Amino acid sequence: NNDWGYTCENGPATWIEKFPEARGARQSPVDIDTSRASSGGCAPPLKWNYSVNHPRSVVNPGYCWRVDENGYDSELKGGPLGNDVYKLQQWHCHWGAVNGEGSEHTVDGRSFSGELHLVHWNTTKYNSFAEAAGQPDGLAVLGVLLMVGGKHDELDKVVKLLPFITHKGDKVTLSDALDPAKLLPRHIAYWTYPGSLTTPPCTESVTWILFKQPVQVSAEQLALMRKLKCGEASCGVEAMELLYNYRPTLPLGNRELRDYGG
Ligand code: BO1
Ligand code: ZN
Repeated sequence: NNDWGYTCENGPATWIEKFPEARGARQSPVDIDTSRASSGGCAPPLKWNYSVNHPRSVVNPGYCWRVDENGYDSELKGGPLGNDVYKLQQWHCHWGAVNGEGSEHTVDGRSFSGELHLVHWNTTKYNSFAEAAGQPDGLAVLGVLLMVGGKHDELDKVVKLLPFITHKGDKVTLSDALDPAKLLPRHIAYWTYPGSLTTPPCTESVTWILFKQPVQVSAEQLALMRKLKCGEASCGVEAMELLYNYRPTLPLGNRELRDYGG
């Protein structure tokens, strides 16, 4: 099909043809050059408040797995977000074909085995996710680096459903209670910089907040992610596996990279 993706034919190098913003100077991900980060000083702490007990959808859109929060209330504020309050829209994951690659952001040139993104939109200034997604201060994404280690119990509530959403367009309901706060690392030190969506349309609307401390997921959990397929089975022909789904890093340029805590 003609959709964007991560193969030679439709991967990141080709996105600029259909999504001109992907050529911009505020693109993500970037390599975090820790020696270049300037201290954020004494900003108010980042604060989150998530709803735990509500039904969520777990979806295979053909380029990741994604959990939709379905409009339930939540709050992210403080840190680099000024006086605005953001709300969790969805969260999803990026991974690699083999362990040791798969994160979108890199730290001093080093890749991790995956990266979780908790995507929030500015409810103080905008009326919908779609409206916010087109504004320079519309979105805030929390990035969590994943490394291979012990099984992640909270994430497993989603990972165990992946065999039921193998194909593009598949969707199941997750009715177990799940606490998005348990997806975040113990230490809340982070880097922040202005960037973009890392997938088309690559809109330059994201305040990135990348936690310094990685969290562990098991090799088995990553292996289940790699079994997702990027298309539908048709006429008995199975679709290709989504072995990896990370965009390579782009130049930070003259953007300010700030460092909070830790
Ligand atoms: S990410 O966290 O930078 N990887 C990211 C990438 C894309 C989206 C959210 C987070 N969302 C996309 C939707 C598209 C929509 C676009 C602009 O936002 O998946 O359907 O067009 O609203
Ligand atoms: Zn993402």
